[in-house]
Amino acid sequence: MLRLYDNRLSGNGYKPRLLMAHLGLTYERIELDTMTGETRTADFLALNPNGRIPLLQLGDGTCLAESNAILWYLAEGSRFLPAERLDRARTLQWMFFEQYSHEPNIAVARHWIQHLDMTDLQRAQLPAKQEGGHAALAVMEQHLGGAAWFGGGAMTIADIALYAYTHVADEGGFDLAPYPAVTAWLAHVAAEPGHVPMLPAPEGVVPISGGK
Ligand SMILES: N[C@@H](CCC(=O)N[C@@H](CS)C(=O)NCC(=O)O)C(=O)O
Repeated sequence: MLRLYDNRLSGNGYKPRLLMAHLGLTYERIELDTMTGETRTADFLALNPNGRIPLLQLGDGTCLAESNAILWYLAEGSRFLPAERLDRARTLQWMFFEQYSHEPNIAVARHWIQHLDMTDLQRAQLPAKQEGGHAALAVMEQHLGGAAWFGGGAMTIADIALYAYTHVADEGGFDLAPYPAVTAWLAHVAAEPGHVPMLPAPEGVVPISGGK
């Protein structure tokens, strides 16, 4: 059985959760608290030397890290990974964009803002994160002015990768009102049959106490 090492508040963890829901895959979910060092124990570092979730463990024990690599692996042979060469490359193009221009700004701003004890350094760097996040949202808005999806003519793992932190961008202080095409695309992703929401915070826990 597939096993996903995960954190319920993590958008990176939500990506494989959302894809596996669409694919009807069952898996065991292991919750790790990213704020108390559970991703840095010797046992977990033996599975992922990079000390981060999400981590997918296959039935034979093999481990695969990096959310977008996990999406690619799971989506192979499904409608979420296009067959046509250019569409596959476009799917990768947006997944690299997500990791370089989007997630480091939007997910990190969300993490810092929701994280009550922001350091002075983080407070000083927040405007740059928000500027970078808005630049990424503007690129998405421009793309969606001429296309319904990111990786081709239908929803792909590029849409899942970008949806994960865009749909909670408000938690990072991003107002999506100036991005009507992005807002409409978010609604289209959420309306796809098989869609599941991000996991809610556990009872009595302040939202976003860990993970990003
Ligand atoms: N590029 C990685 C980022 C993974 C990542 O940053 N994971 C965070 C939670 S979202 C984590 O595990 N942090 C715990 C730590 O750094 O110890 C991916 O896309 O999977």
